[in-house]
Amino acid sequence: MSRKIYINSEIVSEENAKVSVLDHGYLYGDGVFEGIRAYNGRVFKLDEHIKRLYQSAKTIMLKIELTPAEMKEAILETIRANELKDAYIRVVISRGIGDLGLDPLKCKNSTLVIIASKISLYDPKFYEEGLKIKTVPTRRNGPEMVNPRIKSLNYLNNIMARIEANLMNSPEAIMLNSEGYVAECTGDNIFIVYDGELITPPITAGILRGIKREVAMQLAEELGLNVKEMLFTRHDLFNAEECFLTGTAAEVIPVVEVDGRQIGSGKPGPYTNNIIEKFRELTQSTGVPIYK
Ligand code: PXG
Repeated sequence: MSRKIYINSEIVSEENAKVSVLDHGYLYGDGVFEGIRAYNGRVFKLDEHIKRLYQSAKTIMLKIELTPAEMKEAILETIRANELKDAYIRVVISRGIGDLGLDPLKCKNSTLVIIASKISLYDPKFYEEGLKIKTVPTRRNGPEMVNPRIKSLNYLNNIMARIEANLMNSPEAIMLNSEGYVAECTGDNIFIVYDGELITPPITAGILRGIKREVAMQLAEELGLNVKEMLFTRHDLFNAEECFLTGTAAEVIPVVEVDGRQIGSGKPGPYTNNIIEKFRELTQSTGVPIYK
């Protein structure tokens, strides 16, 4: 079945969902996006994703034609049009059709696209065995450049890192910030358990404020773990008891090896496994209902 796509207040078939080549999203990567998941008929953390979307747009002075409440309805409507219960939802807002030349004043209306699709799940063996990943040369761009808190259409920094990971046969890339501290992965935030505490880099390290990151921090506290946002280095990472990544695509996924160093026992650690279990319970039972 062809997907139904929301584009500028209409829902059309995939074949008819077209964006102009003069859209500045295409010409300059000028725009913002969100990646959202629905589980079991509910959209997980929808309000949080919408809030981050509007914050990204505000910072780049991109006007969204819909109010947040209308955006929420448009997202739900798109999922319903595709009759999905479990979904991956991509909301993309680009600067809109302009002229050649990067001045956004030339673009009168932003373009809104919502895609709701089936999710391709990660191989379950990754959750049982854990990932073996590597650090890459490309550094995460810092907040003094395009702030990583903006979920912008300009992902080349992370794509460069992903290419380097591919060259090293690594399924994800650990990116350091310009000072050499661990920042995040190309599409996931990173956590370590060190001396029995859960540590993750602070937002000021130059990272996306991941929504699953916040969920993992909350779940860890409920499990009695002390949670700290603190800078750490590869040395800390190599010597951590446990490591895991969080993100919309990967959810919570264990890491058992970094740059050839075994992490902890070399198997997903007990805290990580508990957080994964709690995370699954939460995604299956909470969120905004899609169908009345
Ligand atoms: N860091 C970066 C750089 C990301 O892009 C995350 C962390 C995790 O954030 P959330 O809010 O998802 O916990 C992301 C999220 C995609 C895709 O299509 C990428 C993300 C999310 C959804 C889809 O590659 N990145």
